[in-house]
Amino acid sequence: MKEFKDNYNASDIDILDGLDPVRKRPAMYIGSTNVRGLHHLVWEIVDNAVDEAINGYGNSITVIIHKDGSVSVQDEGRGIPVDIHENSKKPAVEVLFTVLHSGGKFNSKAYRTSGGLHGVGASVTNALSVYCDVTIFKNGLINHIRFENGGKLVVPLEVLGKTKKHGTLVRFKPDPTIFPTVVFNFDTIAGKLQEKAFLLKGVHFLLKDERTGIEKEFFYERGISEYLESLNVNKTPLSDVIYFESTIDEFNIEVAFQYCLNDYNESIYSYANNIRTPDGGTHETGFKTAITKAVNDYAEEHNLLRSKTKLEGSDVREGLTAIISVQVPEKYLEYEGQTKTKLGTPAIYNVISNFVYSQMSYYLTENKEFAVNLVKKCVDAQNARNAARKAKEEARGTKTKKIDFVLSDKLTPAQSKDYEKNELFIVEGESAGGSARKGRDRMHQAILPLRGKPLNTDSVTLEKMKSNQEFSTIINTIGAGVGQNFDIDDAKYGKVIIMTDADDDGAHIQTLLLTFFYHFMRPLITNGKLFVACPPLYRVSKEVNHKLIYKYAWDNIQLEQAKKEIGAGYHVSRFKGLGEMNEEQLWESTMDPKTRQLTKVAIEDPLLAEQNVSILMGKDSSQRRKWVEEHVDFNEIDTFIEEVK
Ligand code: 28F
Repeated sequence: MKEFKDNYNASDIDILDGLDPVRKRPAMYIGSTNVRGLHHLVWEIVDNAVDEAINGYGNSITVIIHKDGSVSVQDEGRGIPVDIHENSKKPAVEVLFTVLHSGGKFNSKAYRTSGGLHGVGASVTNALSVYCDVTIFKNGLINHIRFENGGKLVVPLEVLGKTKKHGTLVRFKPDPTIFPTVVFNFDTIAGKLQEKAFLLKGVHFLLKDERTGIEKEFFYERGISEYLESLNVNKTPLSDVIYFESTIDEFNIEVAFQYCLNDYNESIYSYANNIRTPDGGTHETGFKTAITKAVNDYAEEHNLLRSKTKLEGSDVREGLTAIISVQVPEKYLEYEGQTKTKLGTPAIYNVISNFVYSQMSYYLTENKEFAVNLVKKCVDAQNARNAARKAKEEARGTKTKKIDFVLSDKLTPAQSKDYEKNELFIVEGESAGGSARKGRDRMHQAILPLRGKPLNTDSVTLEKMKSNQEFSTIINTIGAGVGQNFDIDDAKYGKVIIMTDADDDGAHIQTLLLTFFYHFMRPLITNGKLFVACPPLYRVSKEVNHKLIYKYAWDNIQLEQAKKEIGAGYHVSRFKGLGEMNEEQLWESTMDPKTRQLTKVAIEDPLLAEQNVSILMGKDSSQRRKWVEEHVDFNEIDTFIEEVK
């Protein structure tokens, strides 16, 4: 029987002073300690520099990846305050880097908390670094302060000399005892800085990599309009980029949007204080309401709706790509839910919807040809939606044998009818399909083995795609339609999981499937229902008194850890494919919700997603070659091949 202590006293309360809580549970502050968590250290510092620029101080931000594994970020703002902070009797900069959550209460600027991983302030970066060196060019002086070993002050604030410059320079080196990998990724940082540059028109962003000598600059005079043009580079737009901007009641509002032909996805990317709000919020709903109302009013006024029934929001948003960027003063900043990925500020809804409605109505009146084409496109969408609804109702009536037949010979169904809890595994190849079928949870897991490589569906028509046996089976299995008729509420699974071999073929099949879902079932991704299974690469095992002990490893770092844990006399098996695992290994390492690792598919960097699909999967091989030459470092691959040999 567990002994329960009831005489807790002060000595039991573990006083974690300063930054210890961050070092004890880093994942609580940066989401994880994998390579994504590592890069959050950079985002914290970059966001502080961006905040200073957005307030109009300084218009260039430089990031350098140094050879020693450190990163420095420099802005040309006012410089972090160095005066003594009243109640702590310490310089403001020392408080900013050593007190948790000082970013919020402490500074009057917008307190960023989107995604729950931002806005914890520079103190978290300091806590998880072996050193954090801050130089502040302010009041004509070079002020310097340095922290080491998880944020401990080692050089109190000092003056190094005189300067004419102003701004802040922060250089930090992540702690290898916290992060399994401390290698920064140039493209990851470049992607984030490019996004910031789009959002901050007129601000220069420069990224230098001292390890390779590669440099990249991002600077956009027209800001989110250029962002939109980049997103739609491979599409056929119905008009120029439509851009509205205004400052109303202390809110700064910018929207840029464009309609494209042969694209029935709606791609809306919204930001609050230059931080992505992936789950939207009041700014996004305000925008959507306004556009729907403006188009309906225009259509009625000009008698363009024969059917006299109003266009629905989804009809009006088909083929729409939009970027919404709002600046919200900290005192009004509210988020919905815990993860803070959804803006809650109520006032923004009316401000945006009134503003966008009046601007859009004016734009339609001034651009008659575009307006008529747009309404026609919306009416086509409305007709397609009604036709699909009618077909669905008829289908419900008569159980069509064809669909059941197609399903029965490939799909191993889940027994439960609890669609939200059920999971569909799309598995590469028959042998893995067999192990998955035997090893699965029969109640909630369905298995759909794929034969061979699916079609590349980038820039193919819906008809051509549906004629492909593999995809028509997937469409019928998920049961929510496809393309413009896809209705996420009809999906028969709460999770769709792509499970392919951890080799090149598997990776290719994975990208082909992701391309399909991105083009023809985009809501599956934006509603967080599409996942990629992560089968282990190794299993380290050993017999101990006739009992097998073992540990799975997903990369070489975990392999070394597993070898240490299993101890001398271990045996390593390398899984070249899913088919090499028996059903219980596949179950416990890759399918069991209690022990598996799933990667949720999300459109984190919209431009990167669009580029990956349209350039890497697209027909234009010259664009693909250019991308590969720019992004793939072949000598790095050679060394990798050397190592593996
Ligand atoms: C490379 C990272 O962190 N830049 C920053 C400032 C400027 C101010 C500030 C920051 C506001 C009131 C606390 C200066 N002068 N780059 C950066 N630049 N923080 S962080 O103020 C912090 C709070 O006190 C600043 C006047 N107001 C604000």
